[in-house]
Amino acid sequence: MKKKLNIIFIALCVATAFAQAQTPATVPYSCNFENETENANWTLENGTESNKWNIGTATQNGGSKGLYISYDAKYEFSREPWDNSYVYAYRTITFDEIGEYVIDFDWKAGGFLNYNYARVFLVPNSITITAGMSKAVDYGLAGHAFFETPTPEGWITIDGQYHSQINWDTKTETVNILNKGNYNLVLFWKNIATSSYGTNQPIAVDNISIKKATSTATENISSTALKNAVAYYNLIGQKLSKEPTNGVYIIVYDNGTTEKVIK
Ligand SMILES: [Ca+2]
Repeated sequence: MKKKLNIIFIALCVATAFAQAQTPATVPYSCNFENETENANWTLENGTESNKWNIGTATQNGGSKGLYISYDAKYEFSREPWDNSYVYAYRTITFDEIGEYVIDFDWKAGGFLNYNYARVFLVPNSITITAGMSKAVDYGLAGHAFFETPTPEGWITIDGQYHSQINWDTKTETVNILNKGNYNLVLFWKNIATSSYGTNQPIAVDNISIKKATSTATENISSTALKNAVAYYNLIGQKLSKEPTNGVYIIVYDNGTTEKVIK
């Protein structure tokens, strides 16, 4: 019995070692993929999928390197459209205060609406992310049609689908962190084998930055917006049983976005 327990213990240690491979980054965070030490902290969860995340020199928006999808080990900025691929790249970030943060990054992508595209999330570090995992961010959730893109519980979505933007653009989004702790900034690429829709250009990302937002709040929130509210929180991240009658609080909407309001 003792031997068996030792084996289990060793297995747990190995699993833990892999899970803690990254050194969490702190905010403010910036990454232009030019620093090899920082690059090594990114997890490229490619599994055996053919279209893979890669940090390399095939494309970038400054310096010599960027983060992008490439087919197999060719390290070119292109994809194989006839393969299924559901792959993730992520970096663990420590958010040591609740509140609003501004995330921005440069991106360009081919692909096609609903078929071949990227999504971007902040995901609590406690959730395991595995290559090939698609249902949570793609289809298969009860009540959702094939092409809808529901956001799994606990995942914070950073806008919608990323595709059909051939030239470099900059995305800026504000997110509200309701529970402090470690989150993974997750980039997801989806490739469906049944469609060659869109160009063979996949997605590339460069110049990521995360910083604390200058605090802002909405006054006189509209009744239309409140119809889509699914939860309310106070400013220290505690869930409230109902909407407050006055004060400053945070609304969570059914599409996963949040808004701080003054009433
Ligand atoms: Ca770069």
